Amino acid sequence: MFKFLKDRFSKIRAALSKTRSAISGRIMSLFQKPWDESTFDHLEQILYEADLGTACTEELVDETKTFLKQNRDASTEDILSFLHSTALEMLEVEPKVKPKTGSPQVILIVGVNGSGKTTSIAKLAHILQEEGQKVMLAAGDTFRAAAIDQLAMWAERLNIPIIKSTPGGDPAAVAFDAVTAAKARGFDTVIIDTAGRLQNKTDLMRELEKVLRVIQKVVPDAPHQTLLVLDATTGQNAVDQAEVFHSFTPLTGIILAKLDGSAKGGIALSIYKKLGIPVEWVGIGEKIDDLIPFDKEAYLDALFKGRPPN
Ligand SMILES: Nc1nc2c(ncn2[C@@H]2O[C@H](COP(=O)(O)OP(=O)(O)OP(=O)(O)O)[C@@H](O)[C@H]2O)c(=O)[nH]1
Ligand SMILES: [Mg+2]
Repeated sequence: MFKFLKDRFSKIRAALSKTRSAISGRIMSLFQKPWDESTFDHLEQILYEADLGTACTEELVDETKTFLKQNRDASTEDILSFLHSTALEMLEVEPKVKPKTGSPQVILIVGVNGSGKTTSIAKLAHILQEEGQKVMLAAGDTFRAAAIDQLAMWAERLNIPIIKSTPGGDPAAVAFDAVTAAKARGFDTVIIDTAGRLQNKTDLMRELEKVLRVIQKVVPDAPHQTLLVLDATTGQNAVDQAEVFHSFTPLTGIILAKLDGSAKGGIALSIYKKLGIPVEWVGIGEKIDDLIPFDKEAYLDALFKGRPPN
């Protein structure tokens, strides 16, 4: 799948360049001096500042301490490689909610205001289109006329049909119409945009539950994927966002947008460890082809493998 994205490895490295200097660059200099107890306090600080969260940070620091006590002559490369394999084990736990397949496949996109939902939908639609799928969009953010126009502009540019209402319309009705149309017209995938909502606004979160109920009248096992779009620059609040959204609309995955602007790429590890929700896609810019599948190895290489070879 996604064979045309051959250069994703170098793209994720480039997007994580800020994180790389914040994590592996600093860890390398830290262990170039002989280590003592204070070295581990510094290691903890580096990992925490890169948004790995308390649980991941503590586990990595404790494991590194044990590793170094048993391997006193370990080189800096050995330490980074140890961190790399320990973090990889953390990412290899089975995700809690698995995506399903369906016809049409229904993908619901949720997230707080401005996280990157609409842009990510356009990018994802483009990828699926390149894969030969017939894609339809649903403008389920009915709060603002500008939000409908924004998605409609992308739909026109990509030559993809869009179902929309007038501003102020019922988002569940738009989602219902889109799923019905996609089913009747034999579309492969329908992607539903939703209005940005803060996770502490319960009435708005309940509105998402209504969207779920309504689309299930047309396609009972929908949505097949529910993706939360997180802004990678948000910090640990992203974990709270994921937790609350997950309780209203079980999430199959995360789109981590704006990774290009972040020095804190560790959040992917933090969320996986705490909630078992995998990052599926990574946004690395504002252009249509700036969405790449998340690749664990490439991600951990960027975090824990020091500087690029060239
Ligand atoms: N640098 C960068 N910018 C991004 C990325 N994804 C989205 N953006 C920008 O972030 C801003 C918000 O993106 P939208 O897609 O409108 O976000 P949204 O979640 O739909 O926003 P609301 O509908 O207002 O809640 C826009 O200026 C996008 O161009 C990314 O991966 N990298
Ligand atoms: Mg939007």
